[in-house]
This record gives sequence, C-alpha cells and structure tokens, in this order.
Amino acid sequence: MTTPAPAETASDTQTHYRICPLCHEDPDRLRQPLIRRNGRHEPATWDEAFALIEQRLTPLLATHGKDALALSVGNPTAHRMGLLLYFARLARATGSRNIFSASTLDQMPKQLSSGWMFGHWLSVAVPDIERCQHLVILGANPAVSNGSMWTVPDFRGKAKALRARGGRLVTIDPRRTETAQLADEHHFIRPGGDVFLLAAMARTLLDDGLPARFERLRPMIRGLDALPAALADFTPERCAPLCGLSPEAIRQLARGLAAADAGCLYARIGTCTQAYGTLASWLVDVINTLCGHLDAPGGAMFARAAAFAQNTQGRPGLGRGISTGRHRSRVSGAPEVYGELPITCLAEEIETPGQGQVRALITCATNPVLSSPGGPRLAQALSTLDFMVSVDIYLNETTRHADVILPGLSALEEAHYDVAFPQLSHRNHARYSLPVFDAPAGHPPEWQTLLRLTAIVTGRGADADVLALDDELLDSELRRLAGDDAQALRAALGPSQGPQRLLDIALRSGPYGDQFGRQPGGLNLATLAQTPGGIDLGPLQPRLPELLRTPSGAVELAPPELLADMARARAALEPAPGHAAPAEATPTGPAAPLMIIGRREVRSNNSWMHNLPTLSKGAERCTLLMHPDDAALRGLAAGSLVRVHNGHGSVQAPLVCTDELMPGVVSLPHGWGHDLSGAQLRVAARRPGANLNALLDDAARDPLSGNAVLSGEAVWVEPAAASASMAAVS
Ligand SMILES: Nc1nc2c(c(=O)[nH]1)N[C@H]1C(S)=C(S)[C@@H](COP(=O)(O)OP(=O)(O)OC[C@H]3O[C@@H](n4cnc5c(=O)[nH]c(N)nc54)[C@H](O)[C@@H]3O)O[C@H]1N2
Ligand SMILES: Nc1nc2c(c(=O)[nH]1)N[C@H]1C(S)=C(S)[C@@H](COP(=O)(O)OP(=O)(O)OC[C@H]3O[C@@H](n4cnc5c(=O)[nH]c(N)nc54)[C@H](O)[C@@H]3O)O[C@H]1N2
Ligand SMILES: [Mo]
Repeated sequence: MTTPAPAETASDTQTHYRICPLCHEDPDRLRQPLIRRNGRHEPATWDEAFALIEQRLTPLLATHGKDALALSVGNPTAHRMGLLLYFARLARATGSRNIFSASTLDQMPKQLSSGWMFGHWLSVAVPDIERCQHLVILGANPAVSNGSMWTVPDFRGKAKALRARGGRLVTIDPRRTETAQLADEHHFIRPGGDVFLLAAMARTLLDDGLPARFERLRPMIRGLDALPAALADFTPERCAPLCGLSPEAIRQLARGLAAADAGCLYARIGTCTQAYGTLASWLVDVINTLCGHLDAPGGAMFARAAAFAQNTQGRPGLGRGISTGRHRSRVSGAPEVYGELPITCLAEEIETPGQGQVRALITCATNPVLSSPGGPRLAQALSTLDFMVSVDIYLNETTRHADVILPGLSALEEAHYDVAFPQLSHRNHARYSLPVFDAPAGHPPEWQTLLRLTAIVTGRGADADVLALDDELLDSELRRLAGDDAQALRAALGPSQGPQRLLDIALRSGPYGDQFGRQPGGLNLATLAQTPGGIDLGPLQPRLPELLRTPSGAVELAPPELLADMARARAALEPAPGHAAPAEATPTGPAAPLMIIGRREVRSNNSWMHNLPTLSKGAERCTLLMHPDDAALRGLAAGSLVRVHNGHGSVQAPLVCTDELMPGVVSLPHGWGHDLSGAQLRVAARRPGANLNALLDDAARDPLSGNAVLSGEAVWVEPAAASASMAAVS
C-alpha cells in the first residue's frame, strides 16, 4: 500500500513556499470541501458538502439515536480559537456520549490529578522558571517541545539563565535528551517506572521531616495524615529496581528539592502516557507541596489567565470540584473523564454491534490512524462507518476515510488568541494576533463550519442562518452567566460575532477586564488588539487558597481515588512468593525484549507537518535509536534497516546507535507512517517513516484517566530483509 512517488521534484514543491514553513502555501492543503464518490475524493461546493451531510446524518440520528454519532477532536484545535470554542458547542449540541480526543493520548492524567487536588481540570501548577533555583524535569523535553502544560517560550534561554544565576537543572528521562544536554545532572529512568521513583521520593521527604517552608501550606491542605500509610511500602530500596535509579539517587533527588529555597519538580508527557499516569501526576504535586514549593515564587505556581479560566470565575476558594464516570464506554466500560471517553476505545465502539454502536463520526483536526495506538485497527473500523465527516485541512491517513472533508482557513487567514495556553503559562500575558491575509471569498471560517454542523445535528438543517444561531447560543450562555444583566451585556458588545465576541466577553469579565465599564482601563478586545506584541501581565503570583474550587476549600493532598489506586502500584512492588521482583526477572540476552518509547523532534509536530519541504528535508528523522551495547548483542549494524515487532505489529526503520538511550530501551518518534493509500501528502509520502503506534496496545490504559500507555511496550528488533536494507541505505 505505497503511494506512488509524485512526478514533481522537491525543488518544484519548494517554489510554493515563499512566505514561511507553515502549511499556508502547501499545494496539498485543502482549499475547498471534498466529497468521496466511488472511492475517490472530489472537490465540491460548500453547499453540496453540507447538503450531503444533512441528507446522510439526519436519518441516521433519527434511527439510531444520539450516541450513534461519535466526535473526535485533536491537537491543532488547541491552537485555533474558532475550533476550540465552537467544537465544544457542537459536541454539546449532539448530546452524544461518544466524545473522544487526543487528551487521552496526552495530558488527561495531569488534568485529572489537578482536578482532584485543586478543584478544576485546568488548575495545573507550572514551574516559575524565571525565579526557580532548582528545577527537576521528569519525562519532558521542553528544549524540543517548547514546554507542554507549561507555556514557556525560549525554554533554552530560560534554562541557561537559571544556571547562570547559580541554579541547578536536573533531568530524569530514559533518553539523555536535548533538555538533558542543558542540565547539570541527568538520570536514566525505566519507562513506566515513575510512580515508584516519585513515591519513594515522597516517602523520603516524610521520613526526613518536612522543611519549615511547608508550614505556610499546612493550613490550606487536607489529607497529609493519609500519606505515611499510603507510601509506607515504597522505600527507595524496593522502588529502585522498578524505576532504575539507585536508592541513593532517589534520596538525593528528594533532598535536593527539599533543600532548595526556590525549587520545582516538573513532569510531563513521559509521566502521563503510562499505566500509572494519574498516580505519577499526583505525586509530582505531592512532592512540590511537601517541599513547600507549591504556590511559592520560584516553585510550582498557577497562572491567572486573562480570559476563559474557570479558576478565575465563581466563588473564590470553593467549588464543586470535579467528577468522573458520569457514564461509561459501552464496550470496555471505561469511565467518562472530563466529558470524554478514551480515544483507544473508539475502534471497538465502531466494531461492536448493539444499541449505541457508533455508526457515524465527525473528526476535527485529528489523525488518530497515526497518532493513536492500534491505528491499523482503527483505520479498518473507520472504513466500516455509515458516514464520516472530517473538519481538516489535509486528505490524510484518517480523513481519507471521510465521506466529506471540510477544510478550514490557513492560520495566517484568521485572528488568534490562545484560549488554553495562558492558563498554563510561566508568566501571565494576553496576546491577540490579527490575520496576515484576507480569507479567500466564499471560504467560511471553521467556527461557522462547526456551527453549520451544529445546525444539522440539531435538526435545523444545512441552510440554517448560522449567524442567528451564534446569537442564540450566546444569549442562552449570557442568561446562564449573568441572569438579568444579560440584555445589558449583550448591548455592550456591539456588532461583532463568533470567537472574537466570545473573547471580548471573556477578557472584559476576566480578572484584568474592564468589567464592561465598571473597571476603567481594564482589558477588552479593542485595547488588546492595539498591542500587537501582547500585554505582559507580570510574573505568576501566589493564588492559594483563592484558586481552589474543591468542595472542602482545601488542597486535597490525598484524594481517595488515588489512595485506592496505589494498591495497583503496591502489587507491582511485591514479588509473588518464590519469584524475583519484576525488574530483576527481565531477561537480558540477545532474545530479550526492548522497551520502546517515543520522541519529539523540533522539525516535526505530531503527524501533520511532514508534508512541508522546509521541515522534511535533510537527514531521515524517523529512525530507531538504540544503545550500542544492545545493538551489538543483537548483531545489528548502525545505519541498517531493522524490523521492530511484537504481537501488535511490525514496522521497519533505519537504526541509529547512541548511548543517549538507556540500555534496554529503544526510541522511535510517533506520527509517521505516511504510506497508506488514498492520502494526498505528496512530500510526506516520499519518506513515509514507520508508525510507532502500530506497535502499541490499544487496550493498555491508565484506568483512572483512560489515557493510553505509550511508553515501555516490549518490542523485538532484528535485521530487516537484506534487499530492503540496501534500498534504505542507498
Ligand atoms: N506513540 C505516541 N503517540 C502519540 C504521542 C506520543 O508521544 N507517542 N503523542 C500524543 C499527543 S501528545 C498528541 S497531542 C496526539 C496528537 O494527535 P492528533 O490530535 O490526532 O494530532 P495530529 O496527529 O498531529 O493530527 C492533526 C490533524 O489536524 C489537522 N490540522 C492541522 N491544522 C488544522 C487546522 O487548522 N484545522 C483543522 N481542522 N485541522 C487541522 C491535520 O491535517 C491532522 O489531520 O498524538 C499522540 N500520539
Ligand atoms: N517540535 C515539537 N514540539 C511539540 C510537539 C511535537 O510533536 N514537535 N508536540 C506538542 C505536544 S502535542 C505535546 S503534548 C508536547 C509534549 O511535550 P513534552 O512532554 O516535553 O514531550 P516529549 O518531547 O515527548 O518528552 C517526553 C519525554 O519523556 C520521555 N519518556 C518516555 N517514556 C518515559 C517514561 O516512562 N518515564 C519518563 N520519566 N520519561 C519518559 C521521553 O524520552 C521524552 O524525552 O510537545 C508539544 N511540542
Ligand atoms: Mo499533545
């Protein structure tokens, strides 16, 4: 299933990229809707596309009910104001329980543990790096990723400044990453072993006695008393084999943090995408709290975002908290978390007949055929759907299954405000960017496309007046928020519509806002738009207890769900009678499995930037990294093509030998595998790379958050067929 190489050369394609290495100029980026007819995607008008959606979706929903329509939304949504604000409206309007997203391939464990501890899903503590003197980074590579659940532009510059002022940077990762190369100290960790490292660190802190700095937090927290028992079994000695760090190193990491006046432990995707993701995410905040670094300058602090932040709304210091499991997935019984089900449940929900079976799907800015474990299975399932719509800018591995593809505008053709990221920022700020180019005539912005889909699924039809619908939705939201003042607020907003209007409301009613005139000089969209570089709202400020929205009004240090889940980790600690501990039992010979992890790269963004010549030229990036000793043991030559396989799949990639990998661990980046027929990604197809997710188990999840396990799956590596190997090296 290989797409034939296109006739044009790389230099032909490069002439299309005069402005910037964004997809704006990519000739493969879709500029009009596509409809699939007789297995081929053909250009169509917007009216034809929406009419077909109405014609197919309406009877399907009438016959099979709301849950027959699933929605799946992906990462670029977070970077487009219209998508983020209006996808939520569409999802709500469908009333479907089958809502999926890339969050369960990513940060759901951190959102869940933060929700339980602080009362809201986006109350996530981030390092105050500009004042930090001791930063420990676990399972994250901000030098490449630019920070995640931590908005921190120019991480490199900030890391260097931290060291220049005498601070210390420590990294813990199965790979000596680009971030590790900036650090004073690096430790390897066994993939999936974080909960054991963190529990042993927390136990060390309790054993040592908490620093005086902790006393500031004591009156604001609940559950401290439950920790000693929960952590009792997790001695550094028992945890060491499971995490791969020595007991001395574990103690020293805990004591280093406790001794620092301004210190912070930051952990990210490496600690989330594993079977103990929520436990690990929680223990990170437990450690920061026990050290007294939570909510302290230079420690782990909370942003106060100018707009859209739930933790700036409602009654300060108290709230309903969060809940999960309001419904469960039909086939596996996975609990709903933050309104979603795990994306790795989507395939089985399509495959399994019965009441509530998923028969239709709307995808929005997501490519789960490559980005989710079990992608080949999902692709097969998508091909059996009765109807599929993709709101997407490419005909790719996922959208090739869609009956209708509805493309958005290029990022340069729309205004932008980051709805989510300022809530996770290392510094408070607000920035609004105006479009660089006018939108092409007749091409609706994505918020209007999503509203038209909303109109269709709510029975108003494809010809509904979407601007009237926008007004209507706004009015009902204003009534809910402002009650009797709704009319006055509406009048104060003027004639704007869509995401801009929502942004204006959010800014004006936000913590720096003009409060619709009651706070002269405060923020509104008009003033922000006049400051193209954005407005610096200053360093992070302590926010406890005001930020909290827990029912108790305290930081919940020991949520019952997490205490209960510690039993799983405890079971892994205790070797079965007469057996060696799991880590010690791991075979080490040439036939031994290796543990596979992923990797990010500056020139690649998940699965969708491989079609841009500027980013894809140069050395092959989809390579398998392996420690030289592991390669020697298996007789594998550096530069050769190797086959990586297990019970889930088999892929091939060129081998790179490097001691930056922990022995026993191999690394392959995700988002590759552009050799599936029916996609139109002509540059990417030339060097398709291998799909890491074809090797991962789509049934492996963190039971609390539903997050997929992406780290530590066992694989075997052997030389690929000799003929294929020659082709790859030539
Ligand atoms: N093994 C492994 N798998 C992983 C990860 C990992 O570390 N290891 N990382 C996971 C993470 S953190 C994430 S976030 C997910 C990402 O997974 P997804 O959310 O599925 O994101 P992508 O695969 O990048 O696909 C993005 C899609 O959005 C489309 N798109 C781009 N811009 C726009 C736009 O402006 N509008 C619209 N409508 N569409 C647009 C692209 O064409 C593409 O189809 O991958 C996850 N998968
Ligand atoms: N250039 C670029 N930037 C990106 C992206 C991209 O694809 N390219 N993706 C964006 C997205 S969607 C996200 S979510 C963020 C992610 O941002 P980061 O969290 O910084 O992501 P990674 O670079 O994948 O770093 C994860 C690290 O965890 C390590 N790791 C793997 N398994 C384990 C484990 O079991 N335990 C521990 N402790 N570590 C482990 C990996 O070796 C890797 O170094 O990046 C964002 N930024
Ligand atoms: Mo992500």
